[in-house]
Amino acid sequence: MTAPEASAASPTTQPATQPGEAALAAVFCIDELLPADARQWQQRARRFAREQIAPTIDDDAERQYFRRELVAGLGEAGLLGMHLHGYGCAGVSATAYGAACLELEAVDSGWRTFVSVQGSLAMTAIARFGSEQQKQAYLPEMAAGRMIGCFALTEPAGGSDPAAMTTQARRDGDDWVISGVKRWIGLASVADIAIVWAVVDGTVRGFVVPTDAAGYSATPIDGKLAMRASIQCEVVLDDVRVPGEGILPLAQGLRAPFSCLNEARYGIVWGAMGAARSCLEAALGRAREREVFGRAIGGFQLTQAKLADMLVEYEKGALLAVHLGAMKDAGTLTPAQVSVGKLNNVRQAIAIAGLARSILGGDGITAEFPVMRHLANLEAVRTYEGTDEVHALILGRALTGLPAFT
Ligand code: TGC
Repeated sequence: MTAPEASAASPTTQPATQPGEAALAAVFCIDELLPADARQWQQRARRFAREQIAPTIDDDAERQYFRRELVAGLGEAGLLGMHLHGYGCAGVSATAYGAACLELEAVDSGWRTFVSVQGSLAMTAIARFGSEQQKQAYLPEMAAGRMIGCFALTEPAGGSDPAAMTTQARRDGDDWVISGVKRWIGLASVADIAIVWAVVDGTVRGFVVPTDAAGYSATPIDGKLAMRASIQCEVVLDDVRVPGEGILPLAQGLRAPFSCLNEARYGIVWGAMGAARSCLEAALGRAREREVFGRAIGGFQLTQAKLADMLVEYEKGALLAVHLGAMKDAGTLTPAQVSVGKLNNVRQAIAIAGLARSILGGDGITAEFPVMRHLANLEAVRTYEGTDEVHALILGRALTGLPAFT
């Protein structure tokens, strides 16, 4: 467990506050529940998010612009693959990683998504299932933000059932040749490498595919009303040739990509509460300033009831994240327990964002406040890494022992 080293941006200095932040902290301060190392990493991520991402996020979302120039800074701050050990990665606790996800998503889900795709998915696939040569070639570059990775699992026919995968890989001499189509692949058009999951003789295997390989193309999906400062793509693999050593030797079957999904889902448990906190802070700040009928709307009972409901669900979600983080650090966290967190925290973050929107009135639908951007982003977060329905069924199976997927 490594605390961030002192740097020009000292982790002990508190970043600037948001409207409503002090009032919220006075009632519930999650920061004080975190171990010292996690608090330091949280402060570091908060500073990066507020100083580097927040100033341009509304404009980036409006223009559908992924600010790639921030990636190197995320690497310098140690936030890429931060939960992995060695190969230039920070090797922090799961709780510290979660706290960083919370702070990034408090500004925008797109940047927590970037950190998830890079660290929890692409880098974790290489760290867990790659050869020593692959780890040395890719992990230090990805940790530093000099190389971007994506994770190509989902296919156009539906993301909930990866077992129905149609992408195939076949041997041709010493090489692998991969053909298929993937969809909703984050960052695929700016990635340097793609972790591609494909069927080989009936078994799902993973491959490291350089994105400049002939036959690889990634087209950003246009017309998105969520995750607008991020990129999601359709990826076509048209007889893409990969050298024999491009296969991830230890990845055999769907258990491999699913174990990476567990990591990303865990980050969402925390991240969703960041978006929720941002919405709660915006509503709280507004409730104390905006006057109707001659007094601040925060003085009306109906507004206070909404704020109380938001606070209660935020506290419960944050406490759940801390609890799951402690279990992950103890090595006892199960996939079903991650599903509890993903299902609850995204669902409740959406409810909190909706109540915040109502407190902001008409202004709540404008870019003057982050709430509508969070609300739209959270609808995407609700869908990826397992929909509400998938997580409900995972829990139903855990409770009854009876799978209801088919
Ligand atoms: P089944 O196909 O029978 O299981 C296959 C094997 O996988 C194991 N397994 C897991 N292992 C680790 N962690 C998990 N969470 C696991 N879930 C399943 C399972 O034990 C089995 O192992 P083995 O050794 O016996 O072969 O699958 P299942 O019946 O267990 O699961 C069904 C279901 C519906 C739960 C599963 O298919 C599922 O989770 N579906 C949702 C998939 C999903 O989350 N898709 C989203 C993809 S990623 C994304 O949205 C975009 S990536 C981010 C970006 O690019 O922005």
